[in-house]
Amino acid sequence: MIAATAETSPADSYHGFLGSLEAADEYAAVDAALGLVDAGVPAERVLLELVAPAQVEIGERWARNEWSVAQEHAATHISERVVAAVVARVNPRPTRGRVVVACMDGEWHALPPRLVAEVLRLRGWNVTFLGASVPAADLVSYLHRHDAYAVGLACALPMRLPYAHRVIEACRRSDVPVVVGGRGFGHDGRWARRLGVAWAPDAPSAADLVADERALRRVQPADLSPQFADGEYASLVRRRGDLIDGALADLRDRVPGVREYAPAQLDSTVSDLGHIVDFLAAAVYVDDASLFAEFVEWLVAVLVSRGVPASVVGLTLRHYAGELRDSPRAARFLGAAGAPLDAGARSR
Ligand code: B12
Repeated sequence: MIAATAETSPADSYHGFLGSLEAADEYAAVDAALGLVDAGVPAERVLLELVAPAQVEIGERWARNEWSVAQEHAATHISERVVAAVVARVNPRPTRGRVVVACMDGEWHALPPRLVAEVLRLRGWNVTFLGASVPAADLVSYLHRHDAYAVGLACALPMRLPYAHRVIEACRRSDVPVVVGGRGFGHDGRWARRLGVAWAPDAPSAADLVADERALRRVQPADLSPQFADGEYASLVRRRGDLIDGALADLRDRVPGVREYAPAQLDSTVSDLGHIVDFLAAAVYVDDASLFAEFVEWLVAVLVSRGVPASVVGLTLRHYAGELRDSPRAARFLGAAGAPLDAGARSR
């Protein structure tokens, strides 16, 4: 094997690779990645130092409204081709037990756990990758039928945490150790700790954890009881539809132009109003105001880059807070996340 040199590091190929994704040139992207593998760069590094950071950059460009959804989809498709080509070039054969890697129901970010799955494969595990949105019952019966040694569960969006918790518990009942990951658990894994489940920040740590059976099976108890006792989460879920309808009516009354929205604008407004309720419910579930505050900060940046003023988000947060006066935790989280927006509006 040829030793990798400074010129053949993923960092040097990164800008060219990103350019290939931008130009939707899948041949150039695959060639760049295979060139590194052929020059002796370990496949794992090509996946994690070339493909992964490019995907993060794609996300930033979409969030800043510089790239359309179509450009993101094209680039992600090419990244998937690159991952497949790199692993096929190395063609690892399993020498260790079976690890199943899956996205939970409603989770469509399959590429991040795919990277984890391929790193496990490169390290000798017999990996079955189930891909996006796997229903909990199907996942559990699959684990049973295929005698899984461990399961990796991915969650990219914090709003899916309550559901993640149910899936984690279902896997545990079948006595299969669970390791979770993805940005949905927080950059430091704090919401995985709340749910009492083993978490890995990245693919190499996930592989180390899976290889350490004692660490994998060590289960911390979940730290969730107070927020269940008051039923706030359940009440938010029950009222979701009415809350969204009320917030849309409020926007129609108070924001000029919303009545004239085209169907597509209305769809994305309803989807944003729903995300606000879902992130709020997840924050209540794990009892952490920062989950909701981080989401609101992100939502404001995304909307402002698309010409929607931050004050509109402020209006909706106040509307929800009024409707949720009887839910102290939710009202507190709404107030804390809305305060910087109100302060911003006052200073203008
Ligand atoms: C591609 C993409 C999509 C594609 C996914 C296609 C696919 N095949 O994966 C599609 C179009 C489906 C999509 C949809 C959406 N997306 Co999207 N998406 C992305 C994007 C650009 C890249 C994902 C990726 O490949 N990341 C690369 C890897 C390397 O990410 P990573 O998390 O760092 O992974 C490492 C670790 O987290 C860990 N890890 C990850 N998974 C796992 C699993 C296990 C078991 C373990 C142990 C470890 C582990 O190891 C990895 C490697 O070291 C991200 C941007 C981003 N920063 O990730 C947005 C992003 C995640 N999406 C976002 C959003 C908002 C959405 C939508 C809600 C958009 C919408 N309005 O519809 C929907 C939600 C869909 C759903 N319900 O799941 C936001 C989330 C923001 C937030 N506040 O939470 C992001 C961050 C974009 C942004 N910058 O704003 N998306």
